[in-house]
Amino acid sequence: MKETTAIAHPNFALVKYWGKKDSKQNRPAMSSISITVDSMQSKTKISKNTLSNCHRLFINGVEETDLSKIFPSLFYLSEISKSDDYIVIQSENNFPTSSGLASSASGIASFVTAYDAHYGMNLGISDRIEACMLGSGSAPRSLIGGFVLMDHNNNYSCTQILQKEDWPVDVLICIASREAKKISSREGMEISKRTSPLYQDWLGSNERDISLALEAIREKNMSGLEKVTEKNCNFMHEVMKTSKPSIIYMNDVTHSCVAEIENLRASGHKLFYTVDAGPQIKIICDPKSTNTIKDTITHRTDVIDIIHTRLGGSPRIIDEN
Ligand code: 2P0
Repeated sequence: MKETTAIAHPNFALVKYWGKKDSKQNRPAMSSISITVDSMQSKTKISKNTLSNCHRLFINGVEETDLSKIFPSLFYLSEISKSDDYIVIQSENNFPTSSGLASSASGIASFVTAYDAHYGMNLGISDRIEACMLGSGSAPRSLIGGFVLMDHNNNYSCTQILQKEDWPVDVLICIASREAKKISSREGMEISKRTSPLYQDWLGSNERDISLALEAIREKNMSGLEKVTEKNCNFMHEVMKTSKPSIIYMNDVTHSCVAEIENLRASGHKLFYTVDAGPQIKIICDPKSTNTIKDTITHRTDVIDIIHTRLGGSPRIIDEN
């Protein structure tokens, strides 16, 4: 039986998306800039379901009963492919799922890539962006490697700012908890949009943060990118915190990592951090400082693990028969 497998990598936002313009079409209310990472990956296999008349989704070997996140992408794709197949989707992540490590972005991007190849669709980038965005607002960014801009003023176009080879920074993902988050990003974004008194200011700050980050990335200016990335991250967490109910994703381990990052910076190392909808800290650093940073964080905080990776590339098909 024909099976098609694709791999896609997660991406982490430096300028973040938190809030939707339109929850039906799942359209972000702002632009974002991200890095796609290597070594962490979602691997998704597609095949026809020949045993029953339903779509089936397995994540890390366990069947999901809730297909609501993947259905909009699947319907969009099947309208174009004209296929009425019921399919089996088997997706595996080599990193913790639903804990602020962008598993939905890489999961959806690998699904869209596998489906496109399975049905020989040869979709253009705008259809792949649309199919990804219907599943997860951050997923289109995983279609592209290196530093990526997703521009909400230009129909959510996703473009590469720099290739991974252009600025080979290291990325350290410090695992502060392996628990799945209690409030999903989707739910959290809706609460913040409705209730945070800072939400309008947050929207208003997006354009300036995007242009500052673009400039810093194009100039490969680590301290410029540090300032805008950390400011943007902390503003997003303030928006979350001032929501009602208050949404708090950081934990004590996150805060102790931030303190160590500041100490390392004070002693001359080039690094900065970002934190998403979970307690994990992502450190972007000059590879010369990687070993010192790993040692310091390991010995002086309660992190469970550190994943050392680099910038990654776009999705790829690994097996088609
Ligand atoms: C981001 N996050 O820009 C932000 C920063 C988390 C914090 O996009 O509802 O899985 O599927 O569009 O994309 C995570 O949310 O949410 C996210 P949906 P998604 O990376």
